[in-house]
Amino acid sequence: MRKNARTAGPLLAAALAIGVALTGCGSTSQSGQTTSTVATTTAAAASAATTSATSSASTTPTPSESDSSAATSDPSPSAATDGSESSSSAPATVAQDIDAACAALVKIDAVPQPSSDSDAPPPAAVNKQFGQAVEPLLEEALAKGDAELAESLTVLQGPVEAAASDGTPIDTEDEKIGMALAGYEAWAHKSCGFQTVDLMAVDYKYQGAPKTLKAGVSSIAMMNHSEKGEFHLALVVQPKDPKITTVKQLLAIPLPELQSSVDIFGAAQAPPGATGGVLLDLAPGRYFIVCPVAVGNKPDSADLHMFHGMAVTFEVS
Ligand SMILES: [Cu+2]
Repeated sequence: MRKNARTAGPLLAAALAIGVALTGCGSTSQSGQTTSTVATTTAAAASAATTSATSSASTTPTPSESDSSAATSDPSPSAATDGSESSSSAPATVAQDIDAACAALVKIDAVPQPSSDSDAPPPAAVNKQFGQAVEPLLEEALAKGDAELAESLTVLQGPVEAAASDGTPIDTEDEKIGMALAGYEAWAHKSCGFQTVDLMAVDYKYQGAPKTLKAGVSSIAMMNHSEKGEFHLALVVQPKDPKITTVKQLLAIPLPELQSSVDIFGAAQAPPGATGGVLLDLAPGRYFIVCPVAVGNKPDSADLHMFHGMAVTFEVS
């Protein structure tokens, strides 16, 4: 699950505004320690739900029901006579399985989010669909993860359940929710053993950007070291036209056409001083990381960070 950018218009142009709500998000980091991570998908991502990761998410919504039912359906009432101290009740807890928890988080991040465009809020049915896709994954991650992960995920349980039951929108502007999203991304980055990318965003470029990555899950963390108070994103996109392989070619696409010219996989985002993260399951191919935030966070501006150097490309093989 990601925090939405409030984007209305063409592409990412508006992936801004988000910064405001997150600024207070407990970032105490001065030197690369991850304290505040929030992943994002722009509104565009919801409509660009054509990624391979997306489809896998929706086809695997069931958290190992067989495991738990097996554990709790043991009918043997006379088991207590075997002398064990565990008496008759089967343990209700599911064994911790970090890999399973991590896999569930990857699927959560791949669920396309309803647009949070305040001018055109998504219908309840869309929120409901989102909640219903995320809920079993969240439960799976909670059941299999450790106590530290649970701290973040339990905060998300209520909002996700509400979305699933009646389409109540998840208020991603809420600081507690933002922190919880941040928390699970940070946990995954250090705990899951995924390939990791640690980007540093400055005004206006990415430091530490990869040239190549292995296919599979990557955890991308982006530290925002802006000195101008700029919000930054690391938005991962893939052009639909495979002939586009260079940053120059990508940025030559007219802005109004850019959104429909790429598949959006997700983004790490962070206000100044904080770190954002995202989990992405990437197939082989050419990808780009761009920052679609406008210089100075000016609304409706087309003067985006990506035109000032915040655009890089990498190959997944
Ligand atoms: Cu930026």
